[in-house]
Amino acid sequence: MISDITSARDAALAHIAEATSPDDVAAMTTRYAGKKGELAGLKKQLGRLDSIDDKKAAGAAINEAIAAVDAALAERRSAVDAEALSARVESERLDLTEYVVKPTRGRAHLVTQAWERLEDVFVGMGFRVAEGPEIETDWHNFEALNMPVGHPARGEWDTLFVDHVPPGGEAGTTVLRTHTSPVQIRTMLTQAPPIHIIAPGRVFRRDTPDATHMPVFHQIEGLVVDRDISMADLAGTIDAFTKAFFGQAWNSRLRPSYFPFTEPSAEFDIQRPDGSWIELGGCGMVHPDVLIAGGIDPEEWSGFAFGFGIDRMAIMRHGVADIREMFTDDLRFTEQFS
Ligand code: FA5
Repeated sequence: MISDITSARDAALAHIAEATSPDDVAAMTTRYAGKKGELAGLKKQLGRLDSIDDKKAAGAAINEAIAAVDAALAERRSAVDAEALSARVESERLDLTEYVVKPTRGRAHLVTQAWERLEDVFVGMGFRVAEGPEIETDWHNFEALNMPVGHPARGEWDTLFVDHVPPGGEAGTTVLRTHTSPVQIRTMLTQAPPIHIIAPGRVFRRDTPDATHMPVFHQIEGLVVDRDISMADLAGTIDAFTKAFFGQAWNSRLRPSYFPFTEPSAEFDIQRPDGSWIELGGCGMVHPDVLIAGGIDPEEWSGFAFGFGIDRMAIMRHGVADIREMFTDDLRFTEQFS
């Protein structure tokens, strides 16, 4: 009897060890464990044994076998449950990783960078930023700046006229502004002195594009109107700006020149640390007729003005050989500057 119990237990344990799924374990539990299981069935045969001692020994062996089988079933159940769970988790796994193309970083255009830096430097020196329209009247663009109709200086600015006729105006008197100087007039007409403004903006000329010219480009105008303003104030302002914008090792100089709206007039150059000079723009003392056109009494007030090309400045600062490069929208070019 004992050997029957032992072999039934061993067979059950060997079978249980092969269970690979919760269903297998459930079927084996029914088969081997519980009151109706195979081992419990052996108990019924205890009655056939004659001696009490044999019955006790066999009963104890059956109970041990049942306990061993129960333990094996419990151990197997938790193993297959864990396997089933991890198989389910694996099958339901969502791949949330995403293939991300490295985004290209946008950058401000070289002209915008120069424009913003110019504003920063001049605002730091006490100037305010003023604006004017890109479509101007002939009067603001030329006449009020001491260039009446027929003035030879008008020919220097290859003007683009537009069809628009302003109310009460004449045909052919509306232009795309050829410089930012009309903002001087608009500011003087709307503000009482003292005036300290800069006016960056877009301007238009019928210029053929080449390495240093574009038909659409950008200028920055400066205007100071105050009491007892002299050429020394102009020179000092230009030099302070040059050092603040380019660096302490840079210098500036004024060279006599001519503009109808300033008297005296000058071109201003800046000197690189290597000693070479480059021309930046025009400047001078505001002509009394311009102050009068702006509603300001030249007996009481005087002023200086300057204007230069932002695009030219950007190419100088970055050593770009051709101004047109900045407007090709070629990323290989743009990516070199940040
Ligand atoms: C003027 O436009 C004057 N209004 C400047 C001025 C203001 C003088 C106040 C006195 C007082 P000019 O035409 O030289 O001046 O132009 C000034 C600057 O604009 C030039 O030095 C140059 O840097 C830039 N510039 C002129 N034409 C072009 C162009 N086609 N493309 C790019 N930059 C240009």
